[in-house]
Amino acid sequence: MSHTNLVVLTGAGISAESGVPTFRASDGLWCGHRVEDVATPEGYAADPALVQDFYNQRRRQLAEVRPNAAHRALADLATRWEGDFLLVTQNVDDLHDRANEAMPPAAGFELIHMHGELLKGRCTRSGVVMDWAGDMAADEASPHHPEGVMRPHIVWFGEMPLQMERIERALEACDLFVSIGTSGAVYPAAGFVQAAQYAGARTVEINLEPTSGARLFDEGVYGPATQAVPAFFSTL
Ligand code: BJW
Repeated sequence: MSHTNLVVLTGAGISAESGVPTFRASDGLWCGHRVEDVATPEGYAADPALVQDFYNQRRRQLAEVRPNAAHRALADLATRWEGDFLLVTQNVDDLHDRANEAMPPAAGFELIHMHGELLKGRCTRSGVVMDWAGDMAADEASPHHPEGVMRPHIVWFGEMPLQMERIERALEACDLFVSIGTSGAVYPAAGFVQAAQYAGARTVEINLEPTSGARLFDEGVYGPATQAVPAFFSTL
């Protein structure tokens, strides 16, 4: 079966074997924190120091993790895919970016971090986004607005995910949609499979185990991402 326009959606499961905890595992990232406290605009307004501390710790952890065979398989695929390939990640880590940087540039390939990036900060007043590698203080002054402060460039609950128009356009045009390592618990990403199906695409779920939305997919490939992802894409 040959395909031209590919959309791949990734979630925390693709980074799990690199050592980045998933969200909804019992030892997940929010362990010890209520989601309302650290992943909502209301939580940030109530206690910016707690929220900044939470993201500072996660930003520091990036130095201890590396892309794994699943990130590398997608980066390799990008260099040989002959049509359009949009990789949409819900992950705020930089593991796809690092895997891609190790490969030659790929025409027709694009990566979108729809829930933001740990290594970026955003001015609360101007909205300007800038690279941010170190810690961010609760009252970190913004260089872009005299009254602005810097916040993590992360999409919290109730906020609009990034580049939705671009993603919707790609879903309308895709003929293969692959969802990797995501529980499908969070919208709008959880609805991408239906948009792809509506466009007539073949839809595939790759996960450790069938998710609650597995019946929405044409096919399921189950196993650890470092094995299942390279194996699946080697068949294309
Ligand atoms: C492996 C593996 C291995 C493990 N190999 N696999 C009611 C109904 C519908 C929607 C809503 C509703 N009430 C509210 C909403 C909207 C809300 C929402 O979806 N809420 C749900 C809880 C119901 N969504 C929003 O608010 C979003 N914005 C929005 O909707 O704006 C309006 C809009 C309107 C119209 C169009 C578009 C938008 C924003 C959502 C922001 C999500 N942000 C977070 C946190 C970021 C901060 C942070 O990082 O701390 O992003 S939530 C969190 O979940 C994070 C993730 O990106 C996201 C998804 O999680 P993911 O990646 O799926 O991880 P897990 O842990 O859930 O799953 C891991 C999977 O991996 C599992 O399946 C494992 O089996 C698997 N796995 N090891 C392969 N080795």
